[in-house]
Amino acid sequence: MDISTYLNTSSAKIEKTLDALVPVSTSRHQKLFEAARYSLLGPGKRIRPILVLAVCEMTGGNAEHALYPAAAIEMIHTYSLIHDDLPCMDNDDFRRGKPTLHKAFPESHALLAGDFLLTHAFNVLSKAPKLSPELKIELIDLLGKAAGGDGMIGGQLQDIESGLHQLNKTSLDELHRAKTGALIEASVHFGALLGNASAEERKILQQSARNMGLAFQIVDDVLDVTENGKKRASDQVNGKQTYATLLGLEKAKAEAEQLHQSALAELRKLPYDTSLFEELVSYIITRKT
Ligand code: GRG
Repeated sequence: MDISTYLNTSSAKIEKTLDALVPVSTSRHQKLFEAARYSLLGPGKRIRPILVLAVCEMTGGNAEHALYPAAAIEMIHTYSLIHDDLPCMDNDDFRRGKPTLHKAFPESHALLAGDFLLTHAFNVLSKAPKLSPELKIELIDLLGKAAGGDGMIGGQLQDIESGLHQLNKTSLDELHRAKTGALIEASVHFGALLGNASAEERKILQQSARNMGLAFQIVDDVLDVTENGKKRASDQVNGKQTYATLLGLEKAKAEAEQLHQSALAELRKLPYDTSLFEELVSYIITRKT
């Protein structure tokens, strides 16, 4: 299967699962569900849940059993975008090609829709079909850590505070390994656990994901300057350091490419065909949006 067919079929399965897990019709609180669906089912790239499915399959697991865990990760990611866009954070107007949730719905609904998706993600993990209770607890623990105070939320706070002082490269890496990298690493880790990968394979995949996560953020910073028409002008208003401002565009691109190659080199240590997954990693890092 070529990579674009793989991306399309995986996205379709994930979106079907998300649609079923956040239904409108059965809820008493229709407005809340509508708000959550507005963001969750918007045109995201589904990078994190696709990573879950791809690693699960590559390591010998059944991707159908990975759909709930993949959906849970996308819910956490979507909640983080909703909250990140709020007036008290980045105060952004557009997301996933349409007005941000707090522009389309009352701000209170946007805040609560984010809270709902965050909470619901753990509920979804707890009821994932076909997984043992032990595995579910491991996934819940892993996602709680990745999205929590020492992961994404901690990274977000560091990012907000970074507007107050200049960061060096080491501190910027640390911030983004938490804010953006932790959820990408968790996605790969999820896939490896669902595929029952060995400890040695998990170590290799984790190292690859670590490089991928940072490369993803550097590319995001570069794209904000080169492709997105400075859509995140809020970063400049807030005086936030980005890889583009710290390193300059060319050095930032070179750094992302170096991390990209390191991520691929790690994968080639695995004892099976990693070519489709390598293409997925390259798509994630060399994307244009
Ligand atoms: C508010 C708790 C809280 C956390 C926010 C990850 C994050 C922390 C905020 C998102 C802000 C941002 C744009 C970070 C840069 C990297 C990133 C996560 C980009 C968006 O991810 P994509 O490109 O988006 O995968 P889609 O829409 O395709 O899913």
